[in-house]
Amino acid sequence: MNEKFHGVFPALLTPFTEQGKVNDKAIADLVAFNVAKGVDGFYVGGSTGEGLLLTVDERKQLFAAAAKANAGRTTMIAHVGTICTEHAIELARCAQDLGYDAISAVAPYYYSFGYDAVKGYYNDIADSVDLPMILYNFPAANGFGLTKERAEDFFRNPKFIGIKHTNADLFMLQQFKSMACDPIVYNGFDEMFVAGLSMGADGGIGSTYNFMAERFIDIYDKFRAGDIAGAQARQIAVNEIISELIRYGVFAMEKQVLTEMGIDMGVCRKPFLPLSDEGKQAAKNIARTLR
Ligand code: MN9
Repeated sequence: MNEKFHGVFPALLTPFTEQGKVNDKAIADLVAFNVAKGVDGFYVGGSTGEGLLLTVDERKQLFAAAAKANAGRTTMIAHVGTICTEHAIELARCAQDLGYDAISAVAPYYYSFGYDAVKGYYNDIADSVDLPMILYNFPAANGFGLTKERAEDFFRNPKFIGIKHTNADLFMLQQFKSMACDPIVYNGFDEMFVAGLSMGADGGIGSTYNFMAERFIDIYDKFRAGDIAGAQARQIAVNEIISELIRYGVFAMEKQVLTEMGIDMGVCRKPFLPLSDEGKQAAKNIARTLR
C-alpha cells in the first residue's frame, strides 16, 4: 500500500496569471509536463507552492486544478498546513473531497507553540478526515524540531504514515526510518537527494523537480539499481544548476526557467522579490542547457 508513496514527487509550484491570480491553465500544463516525465506524484501547495501566501479559497482552487489535471494518474499529497487549525481542517476536507491520497502540514508557526500544542494541531487535522497524514519536518522555517521520540509519539496515531524531512541532518532521517512503524520518509533538500536515499529515504519531495524531474528519476532509478557512482555523478550535475537557483532566489528562478520552457508561470507573490536581470539571464541559460 505504501509503494504508491515512494519515488519522485515535485513540490508543485503555483503559477499565477499576470494579474496575480492562481492560474488553472498553467497548473494543468505543469502537471501534464511532469506526469509525462513519469513522476510518482505531487506535493501540492507547500512551501514551494507558496501555499502560505494564498487564501484558503485560492488553496482550494489550486487543489482542484491540480487534481483535475492529474486525473488519478499519480499520487497526490495536499499540503494543508497553516497557523490556524480550523483553516487546515477545512483544507484537509477539501483535499479528501477531491480524491487526494494524503495530507501533510507544516507545524504551526509564529507563536513558538510548545510540543503539546503542535501535537494537538496535527491530531486535530489528521482526525478530521480519512486520509493519511505526512508530517513536514522543516525546523529552519518554523522552529519546531521533530525528534525520533516525538515522531514515535505522533505515529501512535495510525493516521500518520510518513515524514517529509527538509533538514540536512540525515542521521535523523535514518533514525526516523528505523522506527518500528517503518514510516515513509522523503528527502526534502534536492541537493542532497542521493545522500538521503543512502540513509534510507523512500523518495524525495522537491521544488527543483518541477523542471528537471527526469534527472531525479534517473538518480532514483540508478540508486535503486545499485549504480551508486552513476547516481552520485548525476547529483553533482544537478547541483550545479541548484547552486545557480540558490544564488538568485530558488522559487523565482524555477518559475522563470519553466516560463522559458513554455509554461506560463508568472512571478512569485509578494513579499517575494522579483527576479533580477542577472537571474533572468541565468534562468534562460539553464532552460537552454536542459533542452
Ligand atoms: O520542498 C524544497 N524546500 C524548500 C522542498 O524550498 C524549503 C527544496 O526542493 C528546496 O527548494 C531545494 C533547494 O534548496 O532543495
